[in-house]
Amino acid sequence: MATLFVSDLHLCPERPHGARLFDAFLAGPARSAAALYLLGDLFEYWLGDDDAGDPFNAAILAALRRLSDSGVALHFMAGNRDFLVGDAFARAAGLSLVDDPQRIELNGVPTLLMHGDTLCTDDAAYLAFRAEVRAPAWQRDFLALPLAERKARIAALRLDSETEKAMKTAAIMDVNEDAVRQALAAHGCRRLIHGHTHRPAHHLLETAHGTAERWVLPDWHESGGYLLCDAAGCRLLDWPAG
Ligand code: LP5
Ligand code: MN
Repeated sequence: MATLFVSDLHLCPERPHGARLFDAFLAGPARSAAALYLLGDLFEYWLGDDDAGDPFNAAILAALRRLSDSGVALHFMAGNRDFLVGDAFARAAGLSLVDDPQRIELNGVPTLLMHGDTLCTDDAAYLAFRAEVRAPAWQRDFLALPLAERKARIAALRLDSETEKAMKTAAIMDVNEDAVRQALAAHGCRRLIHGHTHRPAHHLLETAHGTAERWVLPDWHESGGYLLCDAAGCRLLDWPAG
């Protein structure tokens, strides 16, 4: 049985095509998998679980629930866009929330799962921002704001983020290979799966413990894609199948 991995779908009502692709994926290839890992940025942004009743969000939750009810083990790791997903979301979707990083045994191979943002250690401005918004006290205060106010603040932040990104080089916004080596060594793994950079690839890298592999998941902006791992190994596949 296969385990599937996706990330960076950035689902939002403004891009209904993405939600349709994901729906078809959940009703299609995901149904015959043993497990599906959502490795961050499933949503363009998540305001808080009290926004789960929004019709767009409710439809996605229902589709996730149909998959988990069918017996597929569903796991969610937060990305930099949807780290406010919480226990109420997890219960409604029938999924388990997993930490970043998460080490799993994948067909006998110790494998490290991450969203990928913490590997971008050259992006100091982002990491400072991340530390601030991941603090429990900050999140409590933010979640106490009315939904409309949260939405307005996120819209302002998105503009700031785009302005800042325009001043950063592509290299700064990619993973740092030393950070990759450190993460693999810290968890005793020689296989890493992550998203965030939107640069799908299969990289091989030399480490002190031998050759390691790094799978980078694609985004779902034009069309989608996923990583399938089974006893034969891992491969990146297009969705819709191409
Ligand atoms: O998202 P992406 O891929 O375009 O860019 C990311 C980094 N940007 C972000 C910000 C998100 O896009 C904004 C949406 C998040 C919604 C979460 C909801 C809760 C938060 C609400 C806060 C009000 O993650 C970008 C990276 C890029 O990836 C590549 O790795 O470079 O990082 C930035 O651009 C961040 C800036 O460098 C620093 C932040 C400047 C804004 C300062 C405003 C302070 C806000 C106060 C918060 C405590
Ligand atoms: Mn991301």
